[in-house]
This record gives sequence, structure tokens and C-alpha cells, in this order.
Amino acid sequence: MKTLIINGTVVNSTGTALADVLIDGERIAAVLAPGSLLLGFDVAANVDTVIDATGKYVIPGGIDAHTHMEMPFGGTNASDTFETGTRAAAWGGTTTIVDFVVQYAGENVIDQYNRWQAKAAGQCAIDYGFHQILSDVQDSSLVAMDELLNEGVSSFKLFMAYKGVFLSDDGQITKAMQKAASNGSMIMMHAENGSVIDLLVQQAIAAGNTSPYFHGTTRPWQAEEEATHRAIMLANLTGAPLYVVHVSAKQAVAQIATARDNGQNVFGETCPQYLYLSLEEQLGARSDQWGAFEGAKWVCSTPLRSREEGHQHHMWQSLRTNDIQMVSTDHCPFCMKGQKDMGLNDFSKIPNGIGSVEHRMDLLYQGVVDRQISLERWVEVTSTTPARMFGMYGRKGVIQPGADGDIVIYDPNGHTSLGIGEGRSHHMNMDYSAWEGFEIDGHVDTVISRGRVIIDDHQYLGAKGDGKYFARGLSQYLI
Ligand code: DUC
Ligand code: ZN
Ligand code: ZN
Repeated sequence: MKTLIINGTVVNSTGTALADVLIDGERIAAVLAPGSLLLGFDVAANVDTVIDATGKYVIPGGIDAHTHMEMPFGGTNASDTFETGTRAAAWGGTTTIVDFVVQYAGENVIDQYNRWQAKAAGQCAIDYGFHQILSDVQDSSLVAMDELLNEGVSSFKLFMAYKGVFLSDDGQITKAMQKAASNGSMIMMHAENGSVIDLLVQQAIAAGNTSPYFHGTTRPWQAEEEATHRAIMLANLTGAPLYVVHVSAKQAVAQIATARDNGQNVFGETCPQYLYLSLEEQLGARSDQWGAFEGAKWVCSTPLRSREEGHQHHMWQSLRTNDIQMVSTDHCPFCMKGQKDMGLNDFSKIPNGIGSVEHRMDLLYQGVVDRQISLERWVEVTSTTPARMFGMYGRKGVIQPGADGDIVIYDPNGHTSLGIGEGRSHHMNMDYSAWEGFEIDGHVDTVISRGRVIIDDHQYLGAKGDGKYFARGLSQYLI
């Protein structure tokens, strides 16, 4: 199967050029000056499909390096399965996800890894890899960290919050970091001070402050900054590389920036919700009632931050200056009915998470339109850096000969309305949208996954099981 994309504007993180792209089988065979392949080349005889991308961007498929399909969490399971979540991702121009295997305290890491492989096998619309969550760091977990590297799992997430569920204490974190320093893997960190949060939550509930807004006020930026600093110090002590997930506080960004300035291998990820949404909106501006339960739609951790304090503005700036390196969704969807409403009378029982896997490419493209980031930086933070950070670059994250034929044709003259009300719809398995009413000045027209067109002309042409497990290598940012 050969596909030729002609007349498009190819955007890589390194630059933009008019070019034709030839895909042969699953891989990109050539990137050529426009029309050069057509000279003396019998297209009709040699190419199965020609796609005219005149006036459109041809970009590497998006890579969402932080998703939680079917994750058991907060007494329920994330509402997207590997099937529904990866299909929704495809609709939005994401052609690879990296999801998380969960190991709760007492469980065996390798058993859990095998369970997650079985859950995803034959289900996914797009390619997928895994990070491994470690809760308690048992001796066997350290052995598993070596074993999993051979399986293509080169990153391990630890939590400084959620005592009794996920939290690792500083000694356990240090042990895992020592292993990462020696085997070359990446430590990912949920950086919030769990003890402080647990106390503030107890006090809020006791005082009758039970609405979703208090989820945010009981997870203050100081808890994020302190934990980020502590994680950086432990990484410094052990020599481990550190990737801080879902950064939402500008003070945490400052900690990351300082560590980077000091030469440490520290990286930061933010998410669309921390670029666009705020605690004030959660409180009431997007609902008609002060402190309404509707605020549960935006309960996620780390929490939304105050717009008045300028976190969102700072996060865009940090993306421009590379204090923050990439944008993932932390896609962890729950329905309002039957899931979020478990916390109707107690915000601490609302499952934490927002669903955005379908909208990340669009939401970040809107940042290009709004002149927050450049076109090339859009590709860099949504595709190229995730590929480099997590050992996929070359096959993923770039349009070049030899790379997988994972390509999105994006129409800057198109339009996308997000949400599920008034003629809108999404493909995520959620009964609400955290992005209701958002308008995007662009549109995902065509999505190609390893050479196969899976989205075209508002139609899904793929099938479950198209996506294959991607065994990742080590991060390209480490020496
Ligand atoms: N952290 C995540 O990364 N995802 C879901 C919830 C959380 O706390
Ligand atoms: Zn987390
Ligand atoms: Zn997450």
C-alpha cells in the first residue's frame, strides 16, 4: 500500500516546508520537494492513494504520553476503555498514547504489567506504550524495573500524594530513584505533599466545605511547589532523571526551571486544562450557581489553579521558553452520573480526572492561532518531545524517511466545536465535556496510522486492534 500526500505544508519541530510525502507500507519512504516525485514517476501505476493537502499542514501524529484508559481509581474505573479512548484519540489527531500500568501497594509489578498488556491487546485503534506506576517500592519492584526495561517500559511513576493508595515515602522514592540512576530509566513524579493535603481535606469537610471547589483550595500551590522541590532534591541526591507530571502551579515551574538551570535532568509536563481552565471557573463562571456540583467536571489532580494568580498565563510562557517541555492530557475520564456524583456531599470522593485525549492537538493548535506558541513548537510539545522523552523518536514524532507513517493532515481553515451540547459531539466515553463551548480555529482532517488512513472526511475507517504495542527505548534527553 503506497500513499502520496501532495502539496501540503510539512511541519516538523525543526521547520516548515512545502513538500510531498510518500508512505510505503507502514513507513515514510520519502519527503520530497513538491512535484518532484511526479516527474517521470507513474503515480497511477505506483501509488494506491493520493491525498491533496493543498493549504493544509502535514504533521507527525500526536503522541499523548499520559493517559489512563480503564484505570481503577477512586472506587471506580476511568470510563474510556482502551478501545473507546484510543479511537477518540485518533479522531483528535493522536496516533500514539503511553498509558500507565497500575501497581497498588502489595501487588506484584510484573503481574500488573501482564494484566495491562492483556487489557490493551487487540483493543487499540492506535499504537500504545506503557509507563509503570510503583506504589510501595518492594525489593521485587526494583528487580522488575530492570525486567521491564527489556519489555520497553523505560519510565516509572511515583506518587508523593494519596496515602494508603499510591503514596511512596521519601525512602521508597529514593530507592526507586537509585535504580533509575543505575539502569537509565526515567522517574515520573506526581508532586504534591500528600500529608498536607490530607489534613486540609479533613479540615474542610469538618467545616462543611464539601463542594468541588474545595478540591482546589485543599491542594494549594505550596503543596505542589514543596513536593516538586523535594523530588528535585532526591533526584539530585541519587542522580536520577526526573519528569514532573501534570504541573499546574507557576511556583512548581520555577523549581523545575531552577533545577534545569543548575544542569539537572529535570523535565516538566503540563496539560491543556492548566493552560485554559481555572479554579475561578470551577467555582462558578461555567455554571450558574456558586460552588455548584457542576464544578466536579473539573476535579483533577493537580487541581486547576487561580487565574487571578496568573498560573495559566505563566504556563503558556513556560512552554515558549522551554521551562516546560511538553503537553500531555492526563486523560482520566469519569462520567458525572454514577462516577463523579459519588462525591455529591463530599468533594474528596469525586474521582479525580478530566478527559481530553480527543482535544489536545486542537487545543494546542489554538495556542498557535492565539500566538502563544509557534507552529513548530506546537508539533514539538505534542509529538516530537514526547517521542524523544520516552524513547520513541525516529519511528515517532517526526516526518522523515524511515519514520512510521503516522501523519495528521490539519486544516488551518477548518473549525472544530468542542463539547456535546447543541449539535456537538465527542468520541470519548463521557456524559459531559470539560471543554463544552470551546471553539478551535482548525480541524483534524485526515489521520494516518502506520500508513493506514484511519480518519478521513469525518469518518472513522480503522478498527480495534489496529494499534500495536510500542516497546520504547531510553529517553533521548539522557546521556
Ligand atoms: N494523577 C494522575 O496522573 N492521573 C490521575 C489522577 C492523579 O492524581
Ligand atoms: Zn498524578
Ligand atoms: Zn495521570
